[in-house]
Parts: sequence; structure tokens; C-alpha cells
Amino acid sequence: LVASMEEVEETYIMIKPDGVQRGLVGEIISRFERKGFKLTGLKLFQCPKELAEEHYKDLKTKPFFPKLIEYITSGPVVCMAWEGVGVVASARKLIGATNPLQAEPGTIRGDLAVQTGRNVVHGSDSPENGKREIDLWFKEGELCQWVHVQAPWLR
Ligand code: FUP
Repeated sequence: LVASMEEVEETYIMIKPDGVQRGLVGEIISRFERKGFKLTGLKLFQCPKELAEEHYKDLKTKPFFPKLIEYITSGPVVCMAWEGVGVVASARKLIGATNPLQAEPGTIRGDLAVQTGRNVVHGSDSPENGKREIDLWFKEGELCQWVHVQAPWLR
């Protein structure tokens, strides 16, 4: 079965500073790789305040916004672009609920995190935001296209 081109999506996944500090980078990347998605962008990056504010602009009026910006800029993050059929919703399933105490065991947050304010990973919530966030976090020339030989039917 060959997936039709329309179903191929891209999503922005980010390992937050606590994930990097706790040595969970390999574990988290591995879960997306094993699922069968294709990594098209990857970098370790210290995020400037302005970029964090732009990324989370929809949450600007929330009381936790200043703390969220402080957290995201507190150390390097791992920025990733992942591609595949249904990758946006599927990645959010792999990640689990925003509050790690409500995230199912087997999900990244369910297995590896406790606090909403330290929930180790971000994933775009729609294909539109996937594109927006990849554009925001990656410069031209930082993304790579390649053929996923293990699962060519994914693309
Ligand atoms: P998610 O899509 O799961 O990352 O969740 P949201 O976009 O709703 O929230 C973005 C981030 O804001 C969360 F990852 C953590 C932070 N947050 C809080 O700190 N407190 C809250 O009550 C809700 C979110």
C-alpha cells in the first residue's frame, strides 16, 4: 500500500531544556524513529526570548506565560522536523497529554515526566502549525530531504 501524497505531513517536535538536561535526547528521538517517521531537521539550539514568545504567542495572556518563556530559554533545546503520513496527530499521541500525570503510560510524558511546567517535549497541534513552527525554528538550508529506505511507503 502506497500512501497518497496528500496524507504526508510535517510536524515540529522540540525536546525542551529539561529533556536535554536529564539526558533524554536519544530516548525521545528513538521513539519517533522506531515509529517509522522521517527526520528532516535536527539541531541543538539555545532559544532567544523573542523566538520563544513568538512560538507560544497564542498563550501570551495565560498566567503561566512568563514562567513558560523562562523554562524554554533556560538551556538548549533540540529542534526537530519530522515527516510522515499523519505525523502531526500521531506525534501528539506518542507525546501524551500536556499534564504528564494525565499522560498514559507508554507515552513520552507518561513515562518520563511529572510536571506540566517540565513536560520534556513539544509537538505541533495541527499541520498548519507544523509548517509555521518549522519555518520559525529552522533557517533555509537546515532541512534535508532523503529517502526513508526502511519504509519507502511512508513517502
Ligand atoms: P501542548 O500542546 O501539550 O504542549 O500544550 P499547550 O500548547 O496547551 O501548552 C504549551 C505549554 O505551556 C505546555 F507544554 C506547558 C505550558 N503550560 C503550563 O505551564 N501550564 C498550563 O496550565 C498549561 C500549559
